[in-house]
Parts: sequence; C-alpha cells; structure tokens
Amino acid sequence: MLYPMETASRVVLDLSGVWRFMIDKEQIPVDVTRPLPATLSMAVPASFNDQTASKEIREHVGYVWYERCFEMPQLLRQERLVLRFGSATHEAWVYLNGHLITHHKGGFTPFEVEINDDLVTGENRLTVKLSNMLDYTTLPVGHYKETQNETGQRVRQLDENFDFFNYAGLQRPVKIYSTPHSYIRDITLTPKVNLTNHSAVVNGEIETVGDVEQVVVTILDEDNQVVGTTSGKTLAIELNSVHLWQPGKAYLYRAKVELYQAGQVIDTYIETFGIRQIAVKAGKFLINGQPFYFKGFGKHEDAYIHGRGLSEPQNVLDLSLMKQMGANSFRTSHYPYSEEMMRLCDREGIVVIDEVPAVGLMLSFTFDVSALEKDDFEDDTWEKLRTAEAHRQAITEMIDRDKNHASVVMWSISNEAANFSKGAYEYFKPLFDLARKLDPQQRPCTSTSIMMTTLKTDRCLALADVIALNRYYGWYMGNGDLKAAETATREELLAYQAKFPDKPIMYTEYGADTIAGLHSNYDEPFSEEFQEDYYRMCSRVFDEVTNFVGEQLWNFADFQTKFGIQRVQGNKKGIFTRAREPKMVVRYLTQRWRNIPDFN
Ligand code: BDP
Repeated sequence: MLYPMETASRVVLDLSGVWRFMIDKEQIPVDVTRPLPATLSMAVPASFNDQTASKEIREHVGYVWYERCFEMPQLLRQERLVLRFGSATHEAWVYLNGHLITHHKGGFTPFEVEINDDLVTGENRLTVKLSNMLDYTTLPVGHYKETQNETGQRVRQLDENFDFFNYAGLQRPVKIYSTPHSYIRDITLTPKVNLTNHSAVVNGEIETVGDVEQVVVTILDEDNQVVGTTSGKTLAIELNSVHLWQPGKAYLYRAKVELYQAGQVIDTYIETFGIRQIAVKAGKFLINGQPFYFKGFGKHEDAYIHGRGLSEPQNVLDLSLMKQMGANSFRTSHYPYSEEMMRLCDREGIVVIDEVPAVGLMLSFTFDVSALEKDDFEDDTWEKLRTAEAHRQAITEMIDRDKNHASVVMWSISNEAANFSKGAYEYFKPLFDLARKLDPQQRPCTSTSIMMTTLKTDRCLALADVIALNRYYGWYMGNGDLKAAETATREELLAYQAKFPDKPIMYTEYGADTIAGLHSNYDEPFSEEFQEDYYRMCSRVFDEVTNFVGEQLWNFADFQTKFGIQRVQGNKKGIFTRAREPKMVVRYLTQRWRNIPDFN
C-alpha cells in the first residue's frame, strides 16, 4: 500500500485539525443523514482520551463519533479521489454525506476508499463512528463484559489483557489524495545485493489499474542522478558501486515510477528505498553480511495529551535521544507504529523489529514453571481465543504497508503469547507461514517470549528465526535479588545457546520500574540506583554469551497503562520519563552502547 504523496500527478489534502466529537451514549440511535449533535472539539490526529477534562470520556468503553466538513476543490473533481485513514482505533464505520462508504477493523494499519461517487458540490460531511472495544476475537486481546446499571441500561466493560492504556480515536492522519483514473496501485521492491562486487539488482513489481501503455521506472541516487532505468511492470535494474543502507548510515535511493498513456506520463509515484541484505546464519544476525548487534528499546507510541496519536516532534526527539546514546534499534511493541515513524527510521538509519498488535494472547498466568513443563500442559487460551482471523489480517496489512522499508529487518508475530500451552504451535505455524509467504524480502520472523515460556515449555521455538526473550529476573522474579538474577540469566542464556547453536538470541525486554528522583543508599527496587545496578548486571551476562545478538530494554520511556496495583500513573520502567527526561541509568547505558560497535 502506497503512502499518500504529492507528485506531478497527485495532490494530497490533509484533514488534520479540530473535528467535532461525541461519545455515543446509546440512548437514541445516531442519525447519520443529519449533522451529528456533537458539541465537543477533538484534535486529529491524536487519541481522544486525554484531550478533555472529562473522566467519562477518558475511560469510555464503546462507540465515539467524529465529524468534520470539507469542500473539494473543483479542479480535482475529474481525478480519482481517495479518502485514507492512517489508522482508526480499533474499528471504524465511515460515512460521507450520510452514506456508509467503508468499514475497517484493526486499529494500527491504514485503509482507504474511493469517494468520487459520494462527493457533492459545496460542503461535504465526513462522519466516523469508532469502537474502542476489544475482546477474544480482536488484536490486542481484551476481556469484554456487558452488565446493566440500576436503570437497566447496558454498561460495557473492558479489562485490557495487556500493559498499556487503551488509547483510541483517529490517532493518525486522515487524508484525501488524488490520482488519475489509470494509476499506480502498488510498488514492491526486493533489492538483491552482491556483497563481493558491491553491485545490486533492484527487483520489483509495479501494480497498476486501468489503461496502461507503458510503465517506466527510473532509479535516482541521493544526488538526484539517474543510476538505472527500465520499462515494464516487472523490474530487474542492475546497479554498480551500490551505496548500501547501513544502520546509522542510511542511504536512500528513489524509484520514480511513471505510467504512460498515449505517449504521455499520466501518473507518477516516487518510492524511497534502501538497499541492504538481511540474513540469519550460524547464530548471527547479519546486515549486509556483517554480524549486527541490536542496542535499543521496546517502545510505545505514548505521549502526554496526544496519547497514542502521531507526534512527529516526539518521534524526531526519540530517535535523536537513541542515537545520542549509541542505540541503533527498537521494536514497535506492541503494534505497527505510524507510517511517518517508519519513514523517519529509514531516513535516520534506525533498525526496526516490526510487531503486529498480537498482545494479550494468554488467558492464564502463573510463575510456576514446573506446572507448565508437563508435556500435555494446556490452559484455555487456544480454546477460548478466536483471534486467528484478526491475526492473519494484521500480518497481511502490516507487511503490505511496510514491505519496502529498509529499516524493517524482522517481523514479530506476537508478544508474550501462551506458547507453553498445547495448541500454541498449531495456532502459530500458519501465521509464521503466512508472514514468510507474504514478505517479498524474506525477512526473519520471531515472537517474543514471556518468562514462563522457557526452553522446556516453549512449543514454538522451531518457528522463530531469532530467539527473542522478555526477561525480568530480579524484578518480577526474585525482586531485588540481583545475585540470584545474574545466575538465572546466565544459566538460561547458556542453555538456549547450547540447545540452538544456530539461532541468534536476543533480549527484547528487560527492565525495572524506577521512580525518577527516588534514590536509595541501599540500592532498593524502584530507586534510580537499583535500575542502574540491574542493567549493569544484565550487561555483564550478555557479554559472556557468544550468540547473544542484542539488547532491547524495556522501556524507552515511562508510559500510561490501565490501573493496577503495580502501576503508579503508568509503567515506570522507562529509562526516560514520559517527558523524555533521563533517569540516572541513561549515562551508564550511553557509555556502554557507544563502546559497542553496531557490528562485531
Ligand atoms: C511484559 C510486556 C510489556 C509490559 C512489561 C512490564 O510485554 O508490555 O509492559 O512486561 O511488565 O510482560 O513492564
């Protein structure tokens, strides 16, 4: 799916700004043929939750409505016009001038619809109904319940089965873009690098719609020089002395695709891409043939006021802070991030593990690993969950959206699912197969494992190209005892390495809740001293394990969660506060990461 972009043949109109908004009290049906009786203002893109002083709005479970009007410039009316949502969380019904024009479920991927037939001259009224409800059929997974209040009215209740606030709304840009009626629908690029002679072949497919006489593809380098060209919808353009996209040293080419009719260019699209090679071999994660070491983070799209909404200044700052620390990567925990962030990572040379919103696929919880080690251990996760269809859709839409990004080096198919329970392999095998079938660049796939998913209990290890562990020894297990934590960390990593000598191993989460400004002479948990000791301990062990290919700590910054006795206005495992002020440990990690090269 192409990102909306202005070119010689395309115009983009941005519908960001202040919309009208209301929560649906479900007392009288909303009449979409008339303007909404909505009196509140709500900025788009952003989550709705933190934009008002109302507790009722912040904690609302159910439906909300957005509306705004726009006029379509007459000079565009002859073009094909497409309304596009960067995301609508979690389910959307879109009406134009009172007609339902599209519906989409899944809160973290874009969708679009042609609007020509529903446009009117003058003012057009765009209405969006959203649901923020989650249940056992959706990603992420929520425990959903309906009860009744004293007056017999339905009360919807949602208990998120995950550790982040259920922000919702029109969280990413809403745009209208134009194309001609015959147009470029999609571009798939699969550059193949020859590392010995520094050449590459840019393979690819151009998908078009309508009457097309010819397609011409031109590759431009960063100096705007033409380095290759071809005609036809299937390309194989040879490039010599190729500039590789490298972590921290991004080099981006542009593929200018032109569609011809009667000797004239009628549609142009310019796709930016990088040339690099990803491989997993003999326990190493190779980027351009060299063993790469991941230094970085699990993150969230999470900010004051914006909630999970796109904030480009925050994205720019976050990557800047990462680079300053010598970090080189992050995981889009626990959902695909905005397209704007993915483009920025391409530009900045930040390496990304791209994750679907598959979080909460675990319906029982115990730290008693011995119970889980029984061959036939089965909880009710895979019997009760009905997420397979949503999961297939999420993988399909994520890969469709992100397939050309140089920054994306691996797909994460789930976070902390009940891999220890019978039925896990049967659930996940088709999903890993699907990702591998869909990805034209054949990136490695992984899924991150929770502490109880051990070498003995994990039924899905065979599926993952990289072993990705989320571990909290010294925090959730043996809180405060870093000596025991060190032993447990070491023993476990060495055991994985011995059993799977060909699979790279990395930590995709490890951390300790830390209240900024809390200090202790006794290095107590929650103090800044403890956080630093914890990370020093982990680093010591990591450095002893040959096949250990990366450390992505939890979390880049403090973030908002649902209420819980372990959460004080959110999760405090950030090494930065939510406002991006450093905790003490940032100095230690900066010194460590700056001394670990990206490649070893
Ligand atoms: C892991 C989850 C993550 C949580 C983290 C924590 O993957 O979403 O925020 O632990 O508890 O279980 O801090």
